[in-house]
Amino acid sequence: MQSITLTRFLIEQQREANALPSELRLLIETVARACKTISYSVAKGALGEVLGSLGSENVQGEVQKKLDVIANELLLDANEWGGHLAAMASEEMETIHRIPNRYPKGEYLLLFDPIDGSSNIDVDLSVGTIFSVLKAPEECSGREVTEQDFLQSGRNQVAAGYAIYGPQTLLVLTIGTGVYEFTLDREIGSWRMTDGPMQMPQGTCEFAINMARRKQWSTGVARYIDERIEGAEGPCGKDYNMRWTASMVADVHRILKRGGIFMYPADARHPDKARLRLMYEANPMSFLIEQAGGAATNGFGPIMDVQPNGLHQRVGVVLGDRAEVEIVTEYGRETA
Ligand code: FDP
Repeated sequence: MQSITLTRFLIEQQREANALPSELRLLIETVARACKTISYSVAKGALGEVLGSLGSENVQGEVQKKLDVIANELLLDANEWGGHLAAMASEEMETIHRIPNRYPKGEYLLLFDPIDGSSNIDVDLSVGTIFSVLKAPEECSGREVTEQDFLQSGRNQVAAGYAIYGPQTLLVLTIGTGVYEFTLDREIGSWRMTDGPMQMPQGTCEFAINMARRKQWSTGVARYIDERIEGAEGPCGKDYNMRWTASMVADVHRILKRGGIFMYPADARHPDKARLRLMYEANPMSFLIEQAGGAATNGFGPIMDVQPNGLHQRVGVVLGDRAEVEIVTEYGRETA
């Protein structure tokens, strides 16, 4: 298949769309390079002694897998010295990582979930890396970046994407000019465009939700799912299918490619409790889904309008097919 490389795509975006400052281009290339290295580690599996847990916990109180830590270090090391960043934040680290004084600094902030879906690593299912790029606020030039500087709504993202380490290794990216997919050509080690600009199919009758969490659902979410399970005999008048990989990257990628809806709602009994993180998962995925013609809400309003109050804030997530997201969100508003 003849296709352009990620580097050429980014240079063309810079020239033609005038949408991409060169610092941001180089930053995206660095993240993509780190994802390539992570993909080689993931693929080595037991042979590379990268499977299993470390016995330590991350800031969220979750047991860290070896690959969580390896991927986190790879992303930090790759991005520290390039001169494009003011600081980084990771799901695996309690607080922000400032660029050390020995390296040049830039104006961007990089956030990432080094290995998303890590409970799937040891059973050889797809996992991924999710990233989001913000600009450091102007007022922080000349002083140290703080955690507060990261607390910007998803609308401020200048780039977002994920790498998925599955049967193929893919990089899916947006810089706000559509969504593009690149496949890693392992033989020559480069990312080649294989899809884009991507528009997610609408009208697909497929939902993704962890049914075992039903006790935690709001009446709106339960109503939405019950109506779909009733199928052709119920109010929807058609049959629905269900898929749940339990790896957000894999579930969202399926939805981008063939449509449907993904939901990880907040716990209705404890409204402050949700599973997915706003800054590392919900915001970047929402940016991609909106750019591909879908919608993303926290069950009540657009995720990207949420004003963050903490680096590791969690949020309910409903994303994918525009009409389906609207129905869940409407049911949520009615019963709020
Ligand atoms: P994981 O904890 O394995 O990293 O990031 C959270 C996440 O995976 C998502 O990728 C995934 O959608 C979800 O958790 C799976 O949650 P359940 O175990 O509740 O299904």
